[in-house]
Parts: sequence; C-alpha cells; structure tokens
Amino acid sequence: MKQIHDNLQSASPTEIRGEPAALPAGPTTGPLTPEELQLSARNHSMPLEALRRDVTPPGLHYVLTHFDIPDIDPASWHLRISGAVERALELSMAALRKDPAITVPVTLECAGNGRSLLTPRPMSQPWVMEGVGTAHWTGVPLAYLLGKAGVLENAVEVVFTGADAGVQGGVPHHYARSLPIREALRADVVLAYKMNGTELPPQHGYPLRLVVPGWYGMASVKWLQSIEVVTAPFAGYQQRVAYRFQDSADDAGTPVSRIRVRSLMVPPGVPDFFTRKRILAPGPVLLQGRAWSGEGAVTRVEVGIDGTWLPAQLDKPAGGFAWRKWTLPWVADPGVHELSCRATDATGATQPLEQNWNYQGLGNNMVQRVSVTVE
Ligand SMILES: Nc1nc2c(c(=O)[nH]1)N[C@H]1C(S)=C(S)[C@@H](COP(=O)(O)O)O[C@H]1N2
Ligand SMILES: [Mo]
Repeated sequence: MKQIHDNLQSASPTEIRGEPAALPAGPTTGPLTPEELQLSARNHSMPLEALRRDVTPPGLHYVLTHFDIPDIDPASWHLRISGAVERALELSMAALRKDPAITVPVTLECAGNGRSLLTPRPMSQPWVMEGVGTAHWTGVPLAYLLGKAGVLENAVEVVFTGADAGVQGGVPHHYARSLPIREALRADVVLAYKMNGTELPPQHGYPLRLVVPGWYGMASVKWLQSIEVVTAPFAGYQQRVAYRFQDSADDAGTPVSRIRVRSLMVPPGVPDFFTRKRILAPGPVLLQGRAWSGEGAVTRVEVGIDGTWLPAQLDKPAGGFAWRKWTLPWVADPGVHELSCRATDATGATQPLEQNWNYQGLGNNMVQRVSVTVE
C-alpha cells in the first residue's frame, strides 16, 4: 500500500504506463450517462427536508469523494507537518487530542452543486441542488499547529494532502489542495476529528480532516496525512486543473474559492414519489429554508410566489459561516404555484435567476424553483 502511494506521489502525467485513463467527454446535452449515475450513487446529497435542522446529521450531510474512502488505522496514522517551517512535526491522533480544541459550525457546499441543471451539462458528479450540509466540526486550530512548527518568512501557501489516491484527468495523484498563508492562519480553520460531537465518520475524513469555513468543499481535505508549508504556489491537479472557472477546455481560468450566496427551501407539502412534485392542502403554511454565503453574512432572503418577491424573516446565524434559517408565512390557494427563494449577502451579491455557465459547472447559485399543486 505504502509503495503504491509513494509511486503515485512521485508520478508525473508522462509516467503513466499502459492504457490512458478514460477522460470524461466535454459538456453534453444527452441523457445521464452510467458514469454519472455511478458517481451520484456514491456521492449523495442532503435531502431538502434536512434544511429544517440547524445541524445536519452525518448520514444526511452531503458526501463528495473523488477516489475510494481510505480505511485508516488511527493507531499507526500520523500527521506530518513539514516544509518551510522551523521545526517539522509528526503527530499521533493521541497527541492531537491533547491539544487545545475548538468547535466551529460550518456550512459546506460542493463547488459543483447545481451542475446537472446546466445546459450543456459538464460531465462530472451530477449534483442537482442539494450538495450542501452544516455540521459542528471539533478539532485543533490549524493556526495553533502552524505556530508550533514556526512558519518561515518566505512561505506562500500550505499544502494539505489526503491519504486517498487515484487518477483524474489522466493524472495519478493523492487528493491535495493548498491555501494561501493568510487563510491558513485564520483562527477558525480547524483540523477536525469530531463531527457533531462524535467521531468523524469514514466518509467524512476519519481520523482527521481540514475544514475551511466559507470556502467551497474542495478546500476541506479529508483523511489528512500531511501538511507542507511551501514557498511557491502549489500546482497539484486539484489546484491547477480542477476547480477553476473556465470558459472552455483551454482557458486557464480563475481559481474557485469562497462559497457564493445561496438559499434553499424545504419543499412544502408532500411529494409525488416518482416526479417529486409537491402536493399541498389549501390554507396557511410556513415556508422555510436556509441561506448562506462564504463571502459575508446573509443580509436578506426574498421568497418568490408566482413571480412576486416577499421579504422573509431571518433567524440569528449560528456562526460566521453557518447557514441562517428563514421563514415566510403563506396562505396557499388552490391551483399550481411556483415558489422560489433568493438570498443577498453583505457584499451586495444576490443569487441569479439564470445560471452563468462555466466549463466545469462550478459556483452555481441560481434560485431554486419549486412547483406546488394546491388541492
Ligand atoms: N482527501 C479528500 N478530501 C476531499 C475530497 C476528496 O475527494 N478527497 N473531496 C473534496 C470535496 S470536492 C468536497 S465538496 C468535500 C466534501 O466533504 P464531505 O464529503 O465531508 O461533505 O470534501 C473535499 N475533501
Ligand atoms: Mo466538491
């Protein structure tokens, strides 16, 4: 196992032997492919009814895993901190649990959320709109450990590498991402070993993961095994090729970082099993949902009823980067209605009515529309 990892770690794209790995085709308008179905069965979203809860239980929180979920023995596992530091560190789980801990409520959202609603549709995990969840993450502040190691003056980024490996875009690699030094030193960036007060589940990064509040999920590296302080920008696959806003395959694009403002609602009434269209009895109903943004606090949520926007009531947020509950009382009258919700954040950014297209289908935050038959 270690040998395979070491080979992957040092392999460059030109060293791939044998059959080249299948690359996904470009964006398509065709029916969902078996490969997309396979990905969407492995990587599940959060059922929208879970928006009723402030904190998402692990089994309802969305999951996105590029390769396989590693099976890590916490007794032999170590976290290595190295690179442009005064003292390299090697820490066991037992040692990390003795360090000071913080708990941070964080809304995580996959950068590809909403991808399957795009036309043409980029070929990857075909999220609809529920690739999101909010958990309380407990662990050691990253800044505390970087302080212990002593970051050198010439450091520019910190690279986080997971234990999971595979091939993406024809390139063998461990899942790895970097953060600029100033983000890595934020007080709320955490190396978490607990989710909602209990041990991290295997699919969420056991025994240790990074959580970067406010950033799209790709930054929060799971199954963390090493942290390297570097003096030049990291050029790993998940940094330089994946997670970029691009117009086309050959556009260098710009990196994806913080979560764009978004809101979702709990679809009212009951669903039709197959279509999931909503059926609701006439009369008063409390519409509710959650809104979040990684750019600044959510300042406004409006609910659209057949195209008329009404201001929703906002509850107190649970934290700087945790979603905020909104409610709006509505009296449903018989007929077919279209409900929607739209949030605005402190930067003035508002959710678009139509999605701006990009090549990898990232950063989608267009308003959700729910069709309801009142009868
Ligand atoms: N090691 C590792 N970390 C990872 C990933 C991965 O595939 N491997 N996926 C990333 C992506 S794209 C997202 S959206 C989040 C999902 O976190 P969750 O599965 O705990 O919700 O984990 C991120 N961290
Ligand atoms: Mo993601």
